[in-house]
Amino acid sequence: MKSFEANFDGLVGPTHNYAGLSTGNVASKLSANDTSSPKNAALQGIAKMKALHDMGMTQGVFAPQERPDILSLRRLGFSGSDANVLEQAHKEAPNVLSACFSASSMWTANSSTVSPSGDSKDSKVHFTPANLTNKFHRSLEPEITGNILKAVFNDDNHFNHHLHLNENDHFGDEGAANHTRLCSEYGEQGLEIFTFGKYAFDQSKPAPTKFPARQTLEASQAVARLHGLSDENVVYVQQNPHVIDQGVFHNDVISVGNQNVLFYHEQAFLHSDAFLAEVQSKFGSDDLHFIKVTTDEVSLEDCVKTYLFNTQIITLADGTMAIIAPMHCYHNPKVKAYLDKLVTLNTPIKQVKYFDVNESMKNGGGPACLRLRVALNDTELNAVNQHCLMSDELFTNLNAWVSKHYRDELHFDDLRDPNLLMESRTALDELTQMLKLGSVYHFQQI
Ligand code: SUG
Repeated sequence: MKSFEANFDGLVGPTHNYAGLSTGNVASKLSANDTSSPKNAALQGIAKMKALHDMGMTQGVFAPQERPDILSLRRLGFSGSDANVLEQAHKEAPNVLSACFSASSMWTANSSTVSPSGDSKDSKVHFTPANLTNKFHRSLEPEITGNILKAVFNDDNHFNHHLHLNENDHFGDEGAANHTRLCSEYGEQGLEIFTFGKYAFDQSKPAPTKFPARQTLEASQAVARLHGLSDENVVYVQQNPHVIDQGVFHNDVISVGNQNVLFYHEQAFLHSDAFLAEVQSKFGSDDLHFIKVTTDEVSLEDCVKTYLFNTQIITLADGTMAIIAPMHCYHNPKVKAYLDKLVTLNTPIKQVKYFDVNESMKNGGGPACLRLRVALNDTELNAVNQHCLMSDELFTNLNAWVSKHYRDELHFDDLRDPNLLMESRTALDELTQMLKLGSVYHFQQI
């Protein structure tokens, strides 16, 4: 049976803004309080999705969260009419208000961890929404993420949905941003690599000291258990704490894999040699490419600035691979020179395509953050909600929908405007009809 990788990109929501919410994420802090453009952000994302669709990839669309999260604001004690809730929070707790407006669900690499049917004991595709406990604004996502996943992968015969892990730092889980899978064919048994930032229960182990480690080993182990993965096909590796302290807040900022390629920076992992040896032995075939980038070739600082590793490596119909990179890589001479050289080496990667996803990059989200990878076979793809798959028609409709509902600019003071709440709800309601998701949002359920 044919199998392939589908990418589900997060559609940027109508309240996209720069609130400086993510300590440890350099770009988010640098962009704090800048004026955002929700319209440009959404259009940039849709353009990337369409480009991948046109390259022959299976491309999905993942709906945004309901923002502002009025329910959370009420849970935190703001009351009265919705307009009153916004006004009161704006005055008394501006940081809480912007957190409840964050469009951070665009980074679907953090939405969940997915294990394909080739890896799981019950031969189903498994999904666990990430609890994202480390950041308040992101911890608001898992429930609705679960609703949307169930509406997109809506067939119990093929898809197995789990509840997100317990919401506590011990089980901090950031989803597929710390997970990559190597395989020969997408539909066959693969090797799942879980990268974690710290041990939750053993304080004597190495851990970052400046910035938080968002993912624990214990969370990764729980996901592997839930997904019915076998020990022979799983590798756990600790991220180098030193790089977390320099702004590498997720492993997908410093390494990425696809099929038989692992592309990584030499400083990415703690005990790198032992890790690579385990990967080599468990992968079980010599046809495996470890592409190591040294600090001399590209410094850690340039990795964080350009998101060289937050690129997507995709397999094209002719079997060669392409890298989907942000324009930041194109504009950095060292990184551009590295990528120009990479496509001439003896690896499957033969081309690089550059995309403008600047609105997302300013908050620390590159091309790979914007997508959730779901390896599927033909039968499973047929069971996916087809209205969520990119097509010429959906592309036209999404562009028209964004133009109709999204603001050109957004600034912190706009968040108190009750019209923004109404615009956002109207837009999301229309979107759920377009994507045939049903009532996935709270405001649709009351
Ligand atoms: O969780 N930024 C996101 C970026 C996530 C990137 N994802 C991956 N690497 N897979 C985060 O730090 C910033 C929001 C703000 O500051 O307004 C933010 O949430």
